Amino acid sequence: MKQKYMFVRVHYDKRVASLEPLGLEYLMACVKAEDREGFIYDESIESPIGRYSRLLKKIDNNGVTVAGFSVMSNTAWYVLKLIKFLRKKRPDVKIMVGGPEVVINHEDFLLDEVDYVSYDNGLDSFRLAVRNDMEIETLKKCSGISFRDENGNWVQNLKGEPVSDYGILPDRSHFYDNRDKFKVLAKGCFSMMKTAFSCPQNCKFCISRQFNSCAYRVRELDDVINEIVNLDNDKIFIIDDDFLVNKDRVKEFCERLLALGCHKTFMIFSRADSIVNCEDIMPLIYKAGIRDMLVGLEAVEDSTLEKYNKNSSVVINKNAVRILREHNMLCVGLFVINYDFKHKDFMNINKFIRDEGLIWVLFSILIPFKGTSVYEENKDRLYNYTYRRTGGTSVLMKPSSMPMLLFKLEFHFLYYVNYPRIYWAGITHMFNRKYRNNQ
Ligand code: B12
Ligand code: SF4
Repeated sequence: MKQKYMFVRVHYDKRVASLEPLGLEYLMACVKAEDREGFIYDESIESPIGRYSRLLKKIDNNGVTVAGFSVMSNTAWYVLKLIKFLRKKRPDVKIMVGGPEVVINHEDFLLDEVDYVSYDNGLDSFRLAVRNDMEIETLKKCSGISFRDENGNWVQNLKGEPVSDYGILPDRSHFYDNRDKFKVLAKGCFSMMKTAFSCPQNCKFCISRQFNSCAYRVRELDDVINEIVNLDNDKIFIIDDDFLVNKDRVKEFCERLLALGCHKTFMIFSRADSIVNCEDIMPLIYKAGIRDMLVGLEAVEDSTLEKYNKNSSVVINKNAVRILREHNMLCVGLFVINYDFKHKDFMNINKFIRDEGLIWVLFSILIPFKGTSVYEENKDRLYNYTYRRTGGTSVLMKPSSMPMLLFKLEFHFLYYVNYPRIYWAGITHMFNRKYRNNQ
């Protein structure tokens, strides 16, 4: 029987950014390429009222036979609730889970109400499974998938080799149909793109680097440039963990875009040391439209950066911020609040932001994600660790140097002090005025 697919992205906190579900758009591209039917149900852009009944309606109205859920650590609690409900109400619908949390900890999802668990590198085995409508004989040959055999016992297939491309482009019709619903705070509507997998660094708290079996791989520039040129949006968020890793690749990327007369605006993630390493090509980077960099500054003291194995320093961070300022590029500073912070550490972050003139900033209380060495090292210190509390705003270990309440207040204080500036930047359209590539 030809299966009909529904891929679900559950609701999340969209105050900072509402972005297209790129992972699910890749899955949809596979489904269409295999001549099967499916659609994305993006709860995040629907009304919060009647979520459970809407899910059932979508399934019934579209004859869905396989419902696939994308799971992040902080949304897993809700996805698990939703699939329990679905299993009870529609026992015949097969349930599949995938996404970042599943890729890292797939064993946690071998549950009664789940039929398929997907955690492979790349999409080849997913495509094979779709092509053969999830038949057990095919699933036995699919890497990175767990499923139940004829006797109902879980079979866990190993992940396949790391990949350097998905071999298919995302199907962006969901984005194009709903583009007015996707926006980044004070910046506008961005499309997302992936040009690389994993990260060559080894920060202790990081999940992203563990994707693709920790193997850093890049896509061919020809494919990347083609995707950019054909993308119907002039603002693009390249979600690679550090787009500036390889200076020669960045140079070629910029030169080729310029040669094609492509004038889009790019937001990227970059490490501070990569920015410093690329200082001499910053004018080229600017010209090509990369105007906005999210930089994991993390801390304002070397001792904390060392603890994270960040392989960087405060001097490098300051240099990176200066370089971006001197080249009229936006630096979004990402900071991590550590559990050994004292009052002065919170104040030092504020001082750093003021001294460096940063407008856009993001703060996250350190999340000891299951699957990282920070989690392993602090297992006995964890405090009320549940999926729901892994969104970056909850205290997950007892602060060692100040009372919990004060610690939380200091964290919220950072937002109260710094966010009015960002909202003001939005009201005055600062991003488009100052950073958009208008060439
Ligand atoms: C874009 C993004 C966001 C966006 C959109 C989030 C959203 N809910 O959609 C914004 C900016 C809003 C955001 C916010 C946050 N994010 Co975020 N985000 C990312 C980022 C940079 C890219 C994700 C992406 O699109 N990847 C590309 C696509 C192609 O990959 P993918 O989505 O993983 O999908 C692939 C597979 O997983 C699989 N797949 C996915 N879903 C499904 C479903 C099925 C059925 C199947 C079969 C397969 C499958 O197929 C795809 C192709 O292989 C990642 C980092 C990264 N390197 O991935 C972090 C990341 C996903 N975010 C993360 C976190 C923690 C957060 C925050 C809590 C912030 C924080 N403090 O770090 C918030 C929470 C938001 C929320 N409540 O959901 C973590 C998740 C860790 C985890 N264990 O789950 C990541 C990995 C970054 C990190 N900190 O390490 N994020
Ligand atoms: S540089 Fe960023 S993506 Fe790479 S390992 Fe460190 S935190 Fe993770």
